[in-house]
Amino acid sequence: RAVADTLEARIHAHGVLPNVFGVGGDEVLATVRGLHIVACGTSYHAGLVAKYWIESHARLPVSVEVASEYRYRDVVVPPDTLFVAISQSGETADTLAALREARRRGYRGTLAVCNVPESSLVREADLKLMTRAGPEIGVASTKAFTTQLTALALLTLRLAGLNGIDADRYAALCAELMHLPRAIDDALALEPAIAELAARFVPRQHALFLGRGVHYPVALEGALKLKEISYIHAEAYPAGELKHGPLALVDESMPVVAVAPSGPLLEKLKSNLQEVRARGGELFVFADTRAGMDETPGTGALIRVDAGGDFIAPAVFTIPLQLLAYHVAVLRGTDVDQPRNLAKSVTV
Ligand code: F1P
Repeated sequence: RAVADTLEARIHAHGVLPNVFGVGGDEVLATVRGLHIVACGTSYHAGLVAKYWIESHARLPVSVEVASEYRYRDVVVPPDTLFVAISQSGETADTLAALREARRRGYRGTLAVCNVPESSLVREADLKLMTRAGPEIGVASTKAFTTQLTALALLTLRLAGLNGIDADRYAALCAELMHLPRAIDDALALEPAIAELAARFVPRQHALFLGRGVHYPVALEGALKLKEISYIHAEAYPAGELKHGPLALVDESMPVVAVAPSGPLLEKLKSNLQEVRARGGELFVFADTRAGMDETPGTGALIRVDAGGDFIAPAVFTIPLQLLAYHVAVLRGTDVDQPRNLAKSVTV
């Protein structure tokens, strides 16, 4: 519902994007030759997804950095770079400090992607893009993430439009985005199946998450959710990195969660999964229905996800991974809404 709200408020019925970035937004965006994105935690993962989207569709270079590091670095600012800060709360101390430092460093402009209109981040940035997630009950970000992705997809389309994307391709991306609320509904319907397999994670101490391309940040977010709310140690890797170290950890006691998209990266991923299977690792594969995978991988499980298209797939795949973390946490008896040691907004 929050994703639909984010879209409806932004997109004209015919899929034409209004200027949503505040006064002067388009003038700034039209001259931007690159972006530097900073954020913390879940919001950082949203920034990583945006990098893939903007580079692919708007053909602008994008760098992404954790906000907690940005101000300690001797940054070189390339000409006409837009500084983007992503934050659910708009009060995260590191993100706010990064924005203030960026304003001193002389970017083409600063943009806040945020959920709270009256927050410091929104007040201090030149341009704003509101995510409209509504209030989140839990500390761990869930709909904050999917609405951030939705807002960043809109930013991608705007930048793509301003940078000469082919009209048919633009229309196809808009149509996919309009389908996102429906695709998320379909993903939510996977809940009973996911609740069932969650039991297999309950006794585990560790888990690995794998993704490739734009799904690597989705894997990062899946791992973060699992560790935040169930306290199972979880790490995410780009699947191709498996052989460069993490494979040493894989044995029968290691559940491996993989996001399997359709398209050219699938074959590569399948060979990575084969490496896990050969070492007895239990595989839980979330596969795009279009990928044509129909075999349950070894001892684990195959969950088919109708991703609704390559553009929106990262937002759709996020849902089953959030549900997995939620059900594992419930079964382990942890406090899903108030995980230990975490605060909704880290203001120090
Ligand atoms: C950033 C963040 C959240 C995380 C937790 C701590 O918050 O890392 O992603 O779930 O609540 O803070 P924000 O800058 O997006 O408000």
